[in-house]
Amino acid sequence: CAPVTATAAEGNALPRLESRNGQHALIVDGAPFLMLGAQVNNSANYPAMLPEVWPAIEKMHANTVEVPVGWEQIEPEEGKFDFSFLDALLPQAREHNVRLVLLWFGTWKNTAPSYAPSWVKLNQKRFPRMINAKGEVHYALSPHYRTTLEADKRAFVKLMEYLKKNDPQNTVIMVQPENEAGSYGSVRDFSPVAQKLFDGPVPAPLVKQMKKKPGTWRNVFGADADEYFHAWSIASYTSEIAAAGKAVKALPMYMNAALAAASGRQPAMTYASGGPVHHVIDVYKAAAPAIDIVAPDIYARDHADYMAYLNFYDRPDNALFVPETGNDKDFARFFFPTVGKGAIGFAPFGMDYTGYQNFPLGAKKLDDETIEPFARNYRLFGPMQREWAAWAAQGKTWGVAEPTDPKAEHTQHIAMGKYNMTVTFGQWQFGTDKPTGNPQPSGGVAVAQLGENEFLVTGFHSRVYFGLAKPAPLESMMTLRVEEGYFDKCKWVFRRVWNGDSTDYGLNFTDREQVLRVTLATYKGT
Ligand code: N0T
Repeated sequence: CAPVTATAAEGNALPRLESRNGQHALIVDGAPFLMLGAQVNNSANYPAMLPEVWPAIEKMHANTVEVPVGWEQIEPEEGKFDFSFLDALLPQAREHNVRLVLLWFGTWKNTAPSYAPSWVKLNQKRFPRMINAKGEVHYALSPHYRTTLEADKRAFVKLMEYLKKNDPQNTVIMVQPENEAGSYGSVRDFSPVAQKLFDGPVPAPLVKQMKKKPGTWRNVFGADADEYFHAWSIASYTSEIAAAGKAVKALPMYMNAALAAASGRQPAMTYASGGPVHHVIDVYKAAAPAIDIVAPDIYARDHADYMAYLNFYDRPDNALFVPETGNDKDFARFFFPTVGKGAIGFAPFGMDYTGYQNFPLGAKKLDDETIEPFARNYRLFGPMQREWAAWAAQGKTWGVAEPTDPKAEHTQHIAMGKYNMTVTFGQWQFGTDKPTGNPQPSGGVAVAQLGENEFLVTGFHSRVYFGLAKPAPLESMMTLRVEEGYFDKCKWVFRRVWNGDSTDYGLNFTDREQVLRVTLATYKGT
């Protein structure tokens, strides 16, 4: 257990990702850390905008802010670097007691070179764009030219050198090289340089990862060959840049994905082909050893799709992290299954007052009413984020969000070994009326196992029943004690015991921020 803000002395230990038995933790200042995050809008990356950022961050109670750094802004002229934005950002983040994740908008920003400096954008000879299948010039920079890779790498290394020199306390805890890499409208690069590679052998690490026999891309991967090739090219390009940055300062690094459809396979032309979409995670694992994790930007409003994305990216070889999600009210409940699966962080996008709204992906406006459901999640978890991250690293956490599919009957189930949990949405606190769902989908529950018969459970707008997974003959379960309290400086502080009406019909969570410690027991009839 440790505070959010580090002192320069504590900061000597670099943030790192730790994995054990297929579970993960982001270690910050020597202890597991849960990023209660917020991402700012794309053009909030100038000192003049920061006064319009911090009030929203404060209102949210975020402990981590994800902020872009554009290649064009740090290297407007080739070889001349300008870090005035970071000079402003780092001290202000420290004053606001938040950590930072920097987003490197370099070769690819939502696949395009929009954030590359003009000397890159205007030099098609030195920094060639891709060629599509028809032989036309595509908008995206090709991943197959050393000149482009070296130029991006040089700037990225300068950024990491800046952090090495100016951030001994590790206010910056993670870095995202590139942003939603890939290409829309062309499955891969068809330039002669690319085609030659495509007609050659699949690199050995990928053959091994995919448990295939060696051969050309088409022979080994058939219909998937074009996209896998593109994913390999982009992943290895970005990994080389990340590795060079880590050689300066070894912060954890991840890439984010503009997602493909959660079910079925949409044509690769219609999403960011070559980016870390769920069906190429294995390609990224083989191609990008310097990329610690790949992470989904989840703007799906559908409950089943959202859960599917969380499951795709929650793997023994990939820590779950949601670096972007919609900032509309209905998304706030997805915080619960995300942290329940042991994610290292969660961050709604567009959390500032600079006046941009990415509706229909997120909310139409960012007023107090929009922020509040996110803020209360963070107020609830803030005091125990260190404990939660530690339980999650042991695989002892679960969570659910209110479903919208009628077949789910406003109910979710959690299996926890000996015990299980049923969570319902839209019941009165007293009695056994049928769950009808909340007027707006807003319910969520997260639970952590603290001991064989002891659980910490919290949530909003829901009812929780514990049960026995496999009762022995005549065996029953009882709730022995339900304590409400909170964590303060790593210690549990008791407020009261829940009993009587408060426990007779399950444990009912409302809009109150309440954390319960539940002790269960069993007894046997004779
Ligand atoms: C995200 C954000 C920002 C419904 C969108 C999502 C951010 C980038 N892109 O506001 O641009 O920098 O990472 C793209 C999602 C496209 C899905 C469209 C179908």
